[in-house]
Formats: sequence, structure tokens, C-alpha cells
Amino acid sequence: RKFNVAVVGATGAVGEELFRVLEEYEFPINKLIPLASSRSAGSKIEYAGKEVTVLELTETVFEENDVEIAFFSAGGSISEKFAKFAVEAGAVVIDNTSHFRMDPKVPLVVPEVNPEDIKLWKETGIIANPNCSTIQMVQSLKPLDELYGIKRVDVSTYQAVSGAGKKGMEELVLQMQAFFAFNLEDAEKSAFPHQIALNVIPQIDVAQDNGFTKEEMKMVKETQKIMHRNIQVAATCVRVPVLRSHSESITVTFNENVDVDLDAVRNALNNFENVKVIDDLENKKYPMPLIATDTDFTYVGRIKKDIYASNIIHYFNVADQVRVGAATNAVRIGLKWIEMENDI
Ligand code: A2P
Ligand code: 11C
Repeated sequence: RKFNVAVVGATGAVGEELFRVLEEYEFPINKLIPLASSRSAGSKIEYAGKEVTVLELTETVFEENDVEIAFFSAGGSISEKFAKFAVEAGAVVIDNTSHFRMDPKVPLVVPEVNPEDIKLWKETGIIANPNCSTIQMVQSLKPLDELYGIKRVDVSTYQAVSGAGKKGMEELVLQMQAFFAFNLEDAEKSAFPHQIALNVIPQIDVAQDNGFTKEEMKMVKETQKIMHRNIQVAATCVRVPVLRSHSESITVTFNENVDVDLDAVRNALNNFENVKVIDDLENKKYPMPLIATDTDFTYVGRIKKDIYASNIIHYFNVADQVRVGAATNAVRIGLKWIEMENDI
């Protein structure tokens, strides 16, 4: 059986990647309905060698097109306003924004980690896709938690400008061009709190009352919801002038009595679905954004045991956040949903 599939935010960075991933995974599509604002209505996207016209997102477009699966990736306020119309039209909504993630009735899913939660979709019609930084982190935490039991996670991120969508990528490129034209002062600086070219910005999203940012607290709350455990998490989220793929330096503290065996750690990570270990420091081999970009794997390397405590490890984790952290995770949710709900 094939499905009528809508993509809301069809002209955005994640939307465009979604079409590529849907095609690569041979998603069973009967009719594809790309949706965006009135600005883009009438433009064309290419899917499986054919041109498909972008329609304007309206309250009635889901009903009119018999949409059965709707991927939303046009920002939280659009999901807040329009997801209900897709649900009323009988579709399952797979939402990439943060809007529904912490709603206790809405499952928050990384298919490799908590696929069984997809079953809870019936209550609201919505399945939420976690934040990109959370997805790649929990993919490495899950096998480690199964191995030894995790007590605490300390993470610093190195997040690419693609996390801020197309405008974030354009701004880095334009600032670099302006730098080489000796004109950086005049370059646009609006996608980030400061100039991103030749800089590192320790702020992603807005400040919270506790001194952390919203992005950092997403990593805390979403990790606990996905893992179904109150693992302690402290995050510092940093924007770096990398075009694509987020990196994370992660310290994991296991339960008190654990004496870590690094070979067991490497095996557990390597055997976990869609995780790959690259860990050969002597030969300069470790995960980097340029390795992860355009792939569907979360790469882990620089794995080391703490020099003071036998229950602590440190490692570096990299994934293409437009794919693993957004489009691919959404498509994997869609495929699992089809498998679970439609016996295909
Ligand atoms: P549009 O191109 O018509 O503005 P990104 O995350 O790369 O910035 O992309 C955001 C996506 O969300 C784009 O596809 C954009 O469409 C879409 N979008 C933004 N505002 C609206 C809106 N009011 N209605 C429908 N889609 C929107
Ligand atoms: C970034 N992680 O890199 C953010 C973007 O909650 O879906 C994704 C925000 C979200 O800027």
C-alpha cells in the first residue's frame, strides 16, 4: 500500500533533504504534496525525476489532498497552527519542530532507541522528532546505558550553521565572502546573536532562568523523555562556523561500581543500529563533520577512559544533523509507523 504524503516546509533546508531521503529509502508514496508559504506556492521541487508543484499551506489543503502522512518542518508556530488540520484530515503528523515534544501525550521518538513509543501516536495523531543534538547523542547513549547503566552525561556541542536553516548557511558563506572582500563589518549578522564567521558562539536559542539556554535544556528534557529515565544531563551548546553536521564532546558517568572495559564500549557502540566507531588516533582517524555530512550514520570516536575514575568515559560524536538529526529520523519514524500500524 502507498500513502499520500505531505511535506510542510518543502522549500526549507530540512524539507529539501526530506525529499532526497524519502526517495533514497523508497518511501511508499502514492501522491506527494509539497507545502510552503504563499511566497513559494507554484514553484517546483524535483522528486524521483519528476517535477512536483509546491502548494500553499492552508487549513484545508490536507483534507483536499487526502493526506495520510504529514511531515512538518516549517517552525514551531506553523506546527502549532496547522498540525491539527492534518490530524483532523486523518493524517499522522511527524513533527520536526520543538512544539509538541514535551507534551506528555505525544511520543518523542528516535527509532533506534524507543521505537515502541510510536504506538502512542493514536492519542493525538502526532509523533515528535527530537532536536538534532539530542538525536545523535541518545543514539550513542542507548547502547552504553544497556551495557553499564548511565548516571550522568556532560556534553559540549559544536553545532553547524545548518541548524539555523538555509538562512544560517547563507549567512556564514556571505560573511566569509565579505571577509575576503575586506568588508566583513557590513555583512549581514541576523541569523545568530553575533558574527559567526571566524567565531564561536556559546549561545544557541534563548536564555532560561537557570542560566542554561533553551537548546541546552532541550538536550536535558528530551534525553530523559526518550530514555524513559532521569539520567542527569548538563549541556553547553555552541555554534561553530561549520556548514553542516553537529559535533559533541560527551562525558558519560556510569553507575558507581562500574569498571569500564573500552573494548566492550567500542563493541556496544559499533553493534548499535546506525552508529559507527572511527577511533584510531595514531592514524588520525576520528569522526569529523566532513566525514558525517551526507550520511545517515552517527559516528563515535576519541573514546577514552577517564584518568581518575574507572566509571567515566569521554568521546566525540558527529552526525549530519539535517539528515540524522531531522530528515532521516523523520523518515525512519514514518517507515516504522507504516510497519507497526499497517502490517506491511
Ligand atoms: P517558504 O520558502 O515559502 O518561506 P528553513 O528552515 O530552511 O528556514 O525553511 C523554513 C521552511 O518553512 C520553508 O519551506 C518555508 O517556506 C516554510 N515556511 C515558513 N513560513 C511559513 C508559513 N507561514 N507557511 C508555510 N510555510 C512556511
Ligand atoms: C540548532 N538544534 O542547531 C537547533 C535547531 O528544536 O528543532 C533545531 C531546533 C529544534 O540551531
